[in-house]
Amino acid sequence: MKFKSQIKPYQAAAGGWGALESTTRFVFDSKQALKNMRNLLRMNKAKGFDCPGCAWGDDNKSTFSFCENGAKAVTWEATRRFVDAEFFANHTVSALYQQSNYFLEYQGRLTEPLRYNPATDHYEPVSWDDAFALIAKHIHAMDNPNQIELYTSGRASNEASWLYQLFGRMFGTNNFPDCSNMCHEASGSGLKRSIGVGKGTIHLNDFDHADAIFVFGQNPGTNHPRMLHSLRHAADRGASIVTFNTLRERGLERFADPQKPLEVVTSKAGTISSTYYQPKLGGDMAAIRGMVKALTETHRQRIAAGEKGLFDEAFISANTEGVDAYLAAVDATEWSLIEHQSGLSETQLREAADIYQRAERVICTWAMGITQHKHSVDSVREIVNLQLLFGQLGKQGAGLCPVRGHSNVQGNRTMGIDEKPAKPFLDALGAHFAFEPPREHGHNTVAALEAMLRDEIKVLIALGGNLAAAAPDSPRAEEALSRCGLTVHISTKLNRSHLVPGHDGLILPTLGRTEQDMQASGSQYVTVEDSFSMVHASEGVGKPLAETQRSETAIVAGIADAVLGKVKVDWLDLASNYDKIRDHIAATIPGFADFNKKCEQPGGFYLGNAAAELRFNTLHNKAQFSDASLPASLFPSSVSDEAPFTLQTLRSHDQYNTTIYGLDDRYRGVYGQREVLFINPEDIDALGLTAGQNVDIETLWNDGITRIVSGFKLVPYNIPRGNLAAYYPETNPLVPLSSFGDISGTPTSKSIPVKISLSSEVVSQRIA
Ligand SMILES: Nc1nc2c(c(=O)[nH]1)N[C@H]1C(S)=C(S)[C@@H](COP(=O)(O)OP(=O)(O)OC[C@H]3O[C@@H](n4cnc5c(=O)[nH]c(N)nc54)[C@H](O)[C@@H]3O)O[C@H]1N2
Ligand SMILES: Nc1nc2c(c(=O)[nH]1)N[C@H]1C(S)=C(S)[C@@H](COP(=O)(O)OP(=O)(O)OC[C@H]3O[C@@H](n4cnc5c(=O)[nH]c(N)nc54)[C@H](O)[C@@H]3O)O[C@H]1N2
Ligand SMILES: [Mo]
Repeated sequence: MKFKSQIKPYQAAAGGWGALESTTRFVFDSKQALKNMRNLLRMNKAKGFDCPGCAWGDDNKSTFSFCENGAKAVTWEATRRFVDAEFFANHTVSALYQQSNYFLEYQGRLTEPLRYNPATDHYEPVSWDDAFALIAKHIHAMDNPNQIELYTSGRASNEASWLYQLFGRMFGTNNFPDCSNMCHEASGSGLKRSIGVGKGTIHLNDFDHADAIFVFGQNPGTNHPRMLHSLRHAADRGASIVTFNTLRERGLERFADPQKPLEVVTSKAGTISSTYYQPKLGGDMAAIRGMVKALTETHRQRIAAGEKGLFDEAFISANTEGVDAYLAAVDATEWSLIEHQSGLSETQLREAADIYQRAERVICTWAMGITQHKHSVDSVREIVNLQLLFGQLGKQGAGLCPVRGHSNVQGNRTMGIDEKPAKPFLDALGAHFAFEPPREHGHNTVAALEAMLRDEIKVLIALGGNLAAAAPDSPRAEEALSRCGLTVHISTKLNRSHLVPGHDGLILPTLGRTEQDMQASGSQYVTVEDSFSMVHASEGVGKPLAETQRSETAIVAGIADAVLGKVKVDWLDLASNYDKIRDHIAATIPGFADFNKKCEQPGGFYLGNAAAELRFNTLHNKAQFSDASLPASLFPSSVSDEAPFTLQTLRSHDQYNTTIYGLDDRYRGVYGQREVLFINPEDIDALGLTAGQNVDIETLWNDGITRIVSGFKLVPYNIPRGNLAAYYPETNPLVPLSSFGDISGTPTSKSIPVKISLSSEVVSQRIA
């Protein structure tokens, strides 16, 4: 495949003709055009399937209820291209390993179970029964249940993930590393500590009532395009949209609604952000601290003048604890440190504070720009501190909104995919099935990889995802997988992780969410939970490509049956009718009573959120202010403090995590290439380099390992000096496995200490 590469700044609004054109091109390029269109039109409706694109909620207002990137996700899954035994007979695993991630997935859907043959270096067909028997053989040979890792990626349905965790716990382990460990873990940990529940507190329609929306570290134009509708409607009503983003992101500047053709034709794009701040990487906690410092000053001045203070004193005293310690920490933080760490001036932060305090109802949203740093839990808690001071919880149009990534990642956690399960959950599970679940905490993703590198892990099962490519420190992540006794990947498409098998290796081909799922009792639906705690049914409509593909739920049941038999649970019977699984979920997870019945509600049902009702499942049942100081350093290694640059790794417009749909990043003006490095033009000059030159990027870390990627083209960009940005997963070799967030354990993918130098050789551009 040939791609023309160029850099050409994008001038139009996000979401306009560009979006529609690109969507239709994607849809009509495919041989399945009609089927795809039908699929798209059913997406996110009462009947039909949930969009596998992202975890944003459905407003049920639009006729065209999909976005460009949702269309790509569906089309990518619905392809009629496939890889079969012949393909694998023609390609060794070593040869496939040399191919790009784009090439691997582009080959199409996996259709039959495959087993790696180390003697020939080929994957070869294996029957489902033999595959399950092989898994059981490896598992039965283990010395203890913690020699298995059960990884989950956030597309897995509630039914499949609940069954999966039951299997793991009955077997005796809490080793449930998941994609969330690399994603919103800090949001869950921070929110749980502050307000007692690790989820967002708002409903989608709160966006219709907010006076101000603060968007931290998030690129919705690409990653949550339907969020732009909510922001745009709010902006049109006159609400302030205040963005904190290190980069100028087009989707946060202007948005033309593709569902309003006139707007698109006349280019009457709406402004999204009324104010746009560009903090330095990792500088948001300092920025918020600065806002609170300014607000505290005004609050005290007003009180001294005998007026009503700014803060919501009634809310604070009724619902919270720790405000004095927090304000003391604020007093102790100097403006000089705040300005230095945030990269924003006192004047800018006073202005942001002023917008905040003038709004009656405020929503704060955030994503990876907040959660993938060393001090992410403290940053999340600083957002909560600000909201608590003003009583922005428990009322319409206000609250906290971590915008989740994968379409069912929040549901996976609700179902118990958690290496640190709560006691009441384990108690309920144990009582319902009359067994003693393991109580010891299991491994998160980083701990799982470390255990594999120490040869402690015999079996890895991955329910979706692409662990080897999504994880930090690629060479070590790949080695970790290859050291396992057996790797089992339950996947829709070929990916990097399949090419680093353990001593034994299986690929199990699964149905996607868009496809019909037929079991003994008939066609099945599954359920998912969005970022707003709405649970709803999702029923595939497409005809599966091959009879040899199985649903995730059926595969998990097959593994559990082979390993544990029917002693306590008849796994295969549960998988024959998912209603039976939902009855067990209803009996073991709060909020799911009458689950099967509730699934009939169009639009789904709300799980509830205690904190949103001002009930706090925390110490003394009060929301807790956090009084953390600003971090002394953004890096856990002193070597790194000398680094001239901090690099963030992010997503282009044409990718879904490690799935690369195409090589363009339209809104950032990048076409036909992915190995680019966004950099401030003044930094290019200061280095004596010129735009377009190729550089090497090297991590500065303390373990003696050289981490370097080569041949990245310098692209001048509106980004603070000293900060850089490049795409994930190409830059994952630069993220040290030992660099992760405090408490969260999340790899610090948004603050990598690096230096850059001119590439010594002309490196051929490898496509992602
Ligand atoms: N099309 C598409 N949709 C997706 C995904 C996808 O890959 N493709 N991935 C899904 C998943 S799993 C997730 S988690 C989400 C990810 O959604 P996002 O969090 O939007 O993803 P990123 O591309 O990592 O973008 C991070 C954004 O934060 C900014 N940023 C980075 N560091 C900082 C910082 O320190 N401070 C501030 N203020 N800003 C910062 C970056 O400039 C960038 O705009 O999207 C989900 N939806
Ligand atoms: N450097 C850096 N690293 C990061 C990030 C970053 O910003 N920077 N982001 C992190 C984040 S937020 C996340 S969530 C992780 C993502 O980590 P993962 O969730 O592990 O990765 P994905 O790329 O989403 O997984 C793609 C694969 O999932 C399989 N798949 C797709 N659909 C289905 C399905 O319906 N069922 C099953 N069983 N399999 C399916 C396909 O085989 C596909 O190849 O990456 C993390 N890694
Ligand atoms: Mo994510």
